[in-house]
Amino acid sequence: MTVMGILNATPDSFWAGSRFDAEAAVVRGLALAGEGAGILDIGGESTRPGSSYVETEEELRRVLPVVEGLMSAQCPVPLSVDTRKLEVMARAHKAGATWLNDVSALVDDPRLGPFAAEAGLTVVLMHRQGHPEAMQTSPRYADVVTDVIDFLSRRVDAALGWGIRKESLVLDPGFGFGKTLEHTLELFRALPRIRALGFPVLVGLSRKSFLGTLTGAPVEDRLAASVAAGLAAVDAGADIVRVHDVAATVQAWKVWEALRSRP
Ligand code: HH2
Repeated sequence: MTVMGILNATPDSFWAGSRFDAEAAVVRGLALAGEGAGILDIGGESTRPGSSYVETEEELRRVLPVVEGLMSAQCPVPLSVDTRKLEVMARAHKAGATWLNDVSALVDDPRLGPFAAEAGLTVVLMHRQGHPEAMQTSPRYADVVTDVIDFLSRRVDAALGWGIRKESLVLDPGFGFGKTLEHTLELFRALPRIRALGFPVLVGLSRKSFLGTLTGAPVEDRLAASVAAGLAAVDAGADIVRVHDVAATVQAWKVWEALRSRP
C-alpha cells in the first residue's frame, strides 16, 4: 500500500483540518512525508460538492509556493498536483512535481494529455459524473460499475493515444464525485474488477460524506471511519490510498499487515 497525503492550499476544502496557507502547507507536507506518506498531493482548487471554479492565476498563487517550498526543503517523496489546468501543471512540473492528479481524467483541459506525455508525468485518471457545482444533486447510472469501468477504459485509450506510457497511469473510481451511498458501496465491491483493468488503483475515501452517512459522524470526527475505509480498500485491491490522516493510516496498516500475513 502507498499512502498519498493530502495537502490542500485552499481556503474552502471540505475538511477544515486539511486547509493550509503556503507556508504551513510546506511544514505539513514534510510532516506527512515523515509519517510515511509515499506521495504528497497538492491541491489549489477544492472539488467538493458545491465548490466553484478557481481562476488559473489564483490556483497558481496557491499551489506553486507549496511545490517550490517542498522542493527546496528536499522533500523526500514525489509531489503530485491535483489540478485540471495545463498552466498549473506546467509550472508545477517545472518546479519539480512529477504526478498529475486530474479529477476530470484529462477531459476538462485536453492540452494536459499531450503535456503529460511529453513531460513523462504519472497521471491519475479519475471518474466523476457531472461537475463539482451539482455532481451530488442526483447522480444516476444505468449501472454504476459498468459506467465507471467503460469511462476509465476510454480515458486510458485517450491517454495512451497521446503517448502517455501504460506504466504511468493510475485509475481512480472517484468516490464522492457523483455517487450516492448505494453507488459507493457497489463501486467499492467492484474494486477487484477495476484493478483487473491492469493499472494501479487509487482511492480517495478519507473523511468523505458517505462515512458520515454510515456513522452519523461529522467530518471532524471521521478519523476511525476513514482508516477503516482505507484498510478495506487495500484489502479489496486498491494500491494507493489518498488520505488526510497519514500517521493513523500507516499505523493501522502496519498492524493489519502483520496480523494477516502468514508465516
Ligand atoms: N478527492 C478529492 C480531491 N481530489 N483526487 C482523486 N484522484 N481522488 C479523490 O477521491 C479525490 C481527489 C476531495 O478531497 P479533498 O482534496 O480533501 O477535498 P477538496 O476537494 O474539498 O479540497
